[in-house]
Parts: sequence; structure tokens; C-alpha cells
Amino acid sequence: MTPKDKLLKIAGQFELAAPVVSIDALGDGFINDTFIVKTEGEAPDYILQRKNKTVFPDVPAMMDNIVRVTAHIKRRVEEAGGNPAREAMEVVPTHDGKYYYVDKNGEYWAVSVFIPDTIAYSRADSPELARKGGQGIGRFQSQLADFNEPLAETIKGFHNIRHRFKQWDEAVARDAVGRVKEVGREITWIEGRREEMLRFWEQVENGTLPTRVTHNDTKISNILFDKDGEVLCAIDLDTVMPSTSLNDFGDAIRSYTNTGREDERDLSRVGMSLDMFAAYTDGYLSERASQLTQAEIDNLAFSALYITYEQVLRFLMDYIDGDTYYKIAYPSHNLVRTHAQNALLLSMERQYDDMKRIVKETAARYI
Ligand code: GN1
Ligand code: MG
Repeated sequence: MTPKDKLLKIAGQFELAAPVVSIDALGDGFINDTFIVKTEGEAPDYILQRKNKTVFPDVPAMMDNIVRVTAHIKRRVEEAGGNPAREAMEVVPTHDGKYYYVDKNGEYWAVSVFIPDTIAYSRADSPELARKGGQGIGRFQSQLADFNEPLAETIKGFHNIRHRFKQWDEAVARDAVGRVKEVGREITWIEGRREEMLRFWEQVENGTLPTRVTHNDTKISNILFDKDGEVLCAIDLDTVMPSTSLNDFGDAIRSYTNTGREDERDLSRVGMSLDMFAAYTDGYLSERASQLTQAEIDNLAFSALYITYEQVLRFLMDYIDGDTYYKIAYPSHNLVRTHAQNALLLSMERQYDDMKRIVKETAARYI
């Protein structure tokens, strides 16, 4: 069987509304393999994904999370008089009513409805777009504020830096591919901030920061915009689980405000745009300020440093591990990403006082 035939056979396991005309690779996710499935006539097209079972050890539990959360969002959109076909993701079952299919090789596949006439950005090209993005995540969190069904922890300790340090210490000790000796300088970037980052996470552990339903992967390419720049919905709900919702603010700031690419080689291009930060914060707090606790508001600015730091750690750890987690395009890719994200972190640290001031002033406008 050719790879195309295999994909056709897999797509055929799902309840699609019309026969398939084509299947092609889509996007640049780091984890899953994604395809667009086009169908005949007026029927919807679909997104087919091979879920990465190394990253997600329990795909059925993950799909169960996604189905519950998207169904809840759909109800909220309907109540608000919106258009659920465009503002909510819909997961498609297999013929026997499951939300995943396991192929002969033990690979897991899932399908959702493709929302047409949308744009997924890899970078925010204007403060207005960043503002809309902030509103979009604010709305996502509001839609889920009353969600109280159980959610599985699909990746253990995903944004828990204490857990990440455990993995980190093991990775450095293991030195699986002998790269530790070449990254001494980079390791000091991690070690120098260890205590500071743990102090932030302690506030989650001791309940100072509440646990809420959180997306956990709010980089700009995971948000669907329509052609007028309005946010339709958040996609890629693989990591939706309970955590601090500050993760979603922090990760969005990491991606919306970066003047360079996540894997930029020319570090002079990398930095946090304070205008983008202010715009995203304004959009986000316009939707959420009244529902956040004071502790959450006080920690918003730091959450951007926290998630960016965590990303430096994760890229460097994967480099040390021999590139087993993230897809790479060339051998030093994870090291290049490490440097680029560290440059972004330094830029945030330089502007941290301004970030805190902006959060404070913006929150005051909306409370
Ligand atoms: C991964 O799946 P994708 O490409 O949206 C990763 C995120 C990282 C991001 C870095 C499950 O996101 O946590 O922040 O790459 N997702 C997972 O770009 O690890
Ligand atoms: Mg993802």
C-alpha cells in the first residue's frame, strides 16, 4: 500500500460526511503529524492527525478531554448566539463511536472538522492582532469557567517546573549523546534561575494561584482567526488539562510578542515587543480581569518569563537527550531554539518592570 492509500484507509474509519478526494500534509506542528482531508461537494473537509503516542501516553484519555471540552464550548457558543460551526472545534467519531482509531502499527489517529476561510498565524503582525488574540484566549477561559467534569492529566507535570527539573537533572546526568560538555554555558542559564522559577510554581502548589481548565499550548499558530482578524477558536486542545491559567497568558506572550522566529538564528532579531505585550494584555484583561484573582493579576507578567524559561529548558533538554521529543529540521535545531528563546527571555527580563506596570494599569481599567 502506498502512504496515500494508507491515509485513505485510515480516514475511511471515521464518520465523514462525503467521500474523500485528497489528503495532504498540513502545518508545522512539532509533535503530531497533521493532514487535511478534502471531501466531495459541499461536505466539510477534515483534519486528520496521527497523535504522537510517545508524547501522549494515553491518547484515549486525551481524546476524552478534548471531546468534553469542545462539547462544552459548543454549548456556550450556542447560548451566546454564536456560530458553533466556526467557533467550536468538533471531533469526529469512528464508525464504531470512538474518538480515535488505532491502526495496524499501533498508531493513534483522530479527526476533527476543518473550519474553512480561516488564518493561523505563525507571528502576530500587528498589535491589533495581538489584542484580538488576547480576547480570544480570555473568551476561551470564560467559556470554560464553569466546566467541572474531570480532566485527565495528559502529560504529567506539563508546565510544572519542579517536575521539569526532575527530568532535567536526569537528562544532564544521563548525558545520553555526550552533548553536555558542549552546552556548559547554556546549562548556567537554566541553573541561574532555578530558585526563582520554583518560587513561582510554589504559589500553584500551595493554592495561592488557583487551578483552572487551561489550554497549555496557546502559541499563536494554535488560534484560528477569521479573515477579518477576529478569533474564532483555539485549536490543538491536546494539552487541555487543569493547571494555572497563567500558563496560557505566558505562552501566548512568548509567541505573540517575539519580534523573531522561535528558531531565529540572528539573535539581534529576537526580542519582546512591549507594544505587542500591551496589546495582548489589553485584549486578554478586557475579557478576564473581573474573574481573575489579585494573585493571578500580580503574576501575569512573570508568567511570560516562566513559560519562556521553561521553553529554553525543554529545548535544551531535548538537545541533551539527542532530539527525541521535538521534530527537528537539522541537527542543531534544538540548540538554535534554545538560544533564540533565551534571547527572548533576556529581553523580557530587561522589560519586566514595564510589563508589570502595563498589567497593573490595564487591569485597573477593566476592574
Ligand atoms: C509544541 O504541538 P505544538 O507544535 O503546538 C509543544 C508545546 C511547545 C511548542 C513549542 C505537547 O507545540 O508545549 O511550547 O511545541 N507541545 C507539546 O513551539 O509538547
Ligand atoms: Mg500541540
